[in-house]
Formats: sequence, C-alpha cells, structure tokens
Amino acid sequence: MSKIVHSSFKMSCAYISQAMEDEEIEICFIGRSNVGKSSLINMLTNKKKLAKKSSTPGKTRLINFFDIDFQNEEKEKFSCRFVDLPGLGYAKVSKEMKKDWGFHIKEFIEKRKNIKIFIYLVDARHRELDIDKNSLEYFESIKQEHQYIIKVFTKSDKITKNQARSIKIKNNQNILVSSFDKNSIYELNDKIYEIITNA
Ligand SMILES: Nc1nc2c(ncn2[C@@H]2O[C@H](COP(=O)(O)OP(=O)(O)OP(=O)(O)O)[C@@H](O)[C@H]2O)c(=O)[nH]1
Ligand SMILES: [Mg+2]
Repeated sequence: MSKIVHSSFKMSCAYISQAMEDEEIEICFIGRSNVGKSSLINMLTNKKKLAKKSSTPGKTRLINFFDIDFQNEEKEKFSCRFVDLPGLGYAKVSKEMKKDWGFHIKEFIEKRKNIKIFIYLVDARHRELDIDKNSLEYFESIKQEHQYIIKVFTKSDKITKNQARSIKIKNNQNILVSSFDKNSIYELNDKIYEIITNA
C-alpha cells in the first residue's frame, strides 16, 4: 500500500520549450475533453481544487504540472509529477487554433523524455469511440520502451454493476474509477506507484 502524502501545483506552460528541464518522472493524464482528467488528479491527491475541473469541455488549456510525493508503508518517499493536459478533440476552438494546439501537445508527448506513464482515460459509458481507438493507437505507436500506458475507465458511477463487471471480465487489467468513489482509485494509485518505483 502506498499513498500520496504531498501534492502541489508547480507550473503551467503552453509549449514544451517553456517547461522546466529535469529528470523527475512524469505521469500524463490524457483523454477526450470532459472525460474527467482533472477530476481524477484531484481524487488521487485528495484535494478538491488542485486541478481545475469544469462541466464545460475545454477547461484545461495549458500543460499543468503538479509535484507529487508517494509514501510507502516503510515511510519511504518517491517523488514524481502529475501532468494535466488539455482534452483531445475539443470542438469549440477554431480549426486553426486546434491545429496549433494539437501540434504543441503532440510535440510535448513525443519529445518529453521524462514521461514514464500515459494514463489514458475513457468514459466507461462510451468505450468504443473512434477518437479513443485512434488516440490509443497513436500512443502505442509513439510509446518508447521505458514508457507505459494505463487505460482507465472513468465515470464508473454512471454504469451498472453488470457493465462494470463485463469491463473487468474483458480484461482484468482494466481499471475503473469514479470521482465520486474514493475506494475506486486505490488500484490505479498502486499501479502508478509500482511503475515509478521499478523505474
Ligand atoms: N459522474 C461523474 N462525473 C465526473 C467524473 N469525473 C469527472 N466528472 C465530471 O465531468 C466533468 C468534466 O470533468 P473534468 O475533470 O474537468 O474533465 P477533463 O477531462 O479535465 O476536461 P478538459 O479539461 O476539458 O479536458 C465535470 O463536470 C466533472 O464533475 C466521474 O467519475 N463521475
Ligand atoms: Mg481538465
């Protein structure tokens, strides 16, 4: 068992060139706009307002960094960073802006060497969307050897117990979370910890 004992906002930036350069392990939260990336960061860190969430898609517009300390049962600490990214496929920005914006996020994702984990969020109610299939294929294709992808189904409070069971049966590695259920995040918490401490 591990837990997050410290979390704080570090900085925001629009481009990779503006981000601090160091070796801290980074964990990126990715997925469609409004899927619940910022809410999940708040849930994992047990802080209501660390990452800004909103019911209006497109809330997160910059690359946001948070300093995180995990602690295990022996009270050893492991530092890493969570990175909250703008959502994929946010339709309300102009075409030009979307192209430019997508380019900078892509550049960050492909060039940032200290990214260790891509946490890819999928709405548990809409599991077969093309945008998710295509994005996951893209992440598999650019993923380097030292990097991991964790697929997480969010908003599990919006599906039935049977649906949740079938997601697990399909692949027991599938992780289901809900921002309304504290107990739902332990599996993901432990998985992140396991990967960063085996680095
Ligand atoms: N029912 C339910 N609602 C959720 C859950 N997680 C997030 N939400 C809601 O979904 C909306 C979007 O949440 P955000 O965390 O802002 O989503 P995001 O992926 O960060 O969105 P962008 O920043 O626009 O990319 C908010 O109204 C949240 O309250 C969940 O597990 N269950
Ligand atoms: Mg967000």
